[in-house]
Amino acid sequence: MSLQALLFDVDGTLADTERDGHRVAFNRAFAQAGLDWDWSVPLYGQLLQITGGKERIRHYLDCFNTQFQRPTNLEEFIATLHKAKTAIYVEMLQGGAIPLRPGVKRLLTEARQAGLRLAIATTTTPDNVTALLQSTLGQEGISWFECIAAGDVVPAKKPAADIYRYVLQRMDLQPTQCIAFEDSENGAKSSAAARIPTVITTNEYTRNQHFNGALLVVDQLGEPQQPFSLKQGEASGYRCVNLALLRELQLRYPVR
Ligand code: XBP
Ligand code: MG
Repeated sequence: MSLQALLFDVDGTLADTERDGHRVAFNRAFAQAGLDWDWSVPLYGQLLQITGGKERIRHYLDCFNTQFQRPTNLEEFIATLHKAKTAIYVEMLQGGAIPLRPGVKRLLTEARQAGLRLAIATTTTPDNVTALLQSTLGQEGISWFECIAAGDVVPAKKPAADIYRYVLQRMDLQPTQCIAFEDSENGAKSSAAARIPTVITTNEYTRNQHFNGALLVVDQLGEPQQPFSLKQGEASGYRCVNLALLRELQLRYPVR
């Protein structure tokens, strides 16, 4: 089956948003709400096991801050806190706080020129995706993506397959017509559960995670002058992830 579409995760894949973006926005929202919670860089690494900001706050209270006097309506409390965090995060992105990772714009541009279809499959809030795409690709960046599947649009977030299945259904695609791009174990589990061949670009938080079954694991998509370093798989001598390499990888992928 020929390659028709590239499906991208956002956080950690399109951009390194977690440590200096989401984490900082969570902490600012906590301070604004008069809470003394502080999510340090290592603690946030542990909290990343749980995808979704609202789910992450609840997990923090369940496992790391059990002393906290919970309000009667915890769900509403978390939702309000999370809304404030989203506003802060969006403002950070609009100020240009986070660039795209190396090779992302190059690959998106090459895919568009070749007529491939593009989509987003992420657990983050839709407003965050819009802000990132506009601040990095310009006003028309959103229109590059035929489908932007984000946040609570599906009942179960990654590692569940729901968000990828949603994209496949909306775009009327078979899993083997696509390649997904992920950075984390949770993301890779999600795309694998939807049977989509996946390329992994690791980052500081995910470089020691396990990616059995991935097409390729590299530290970044890379640029001609800034090649990736290969961590798992066979890159046939390519030094950055481009369509020629992706087509080769796809041919090697065993149909399951
Ligand atoms: C991303 C996430 C998100 C962000 C926060 O995971 O887990 O929760 O950290 O976003 P993935 P929200 O890259 O696997 O999609 O606060 O908007 O939920
Ligand atoms: Mg991710």
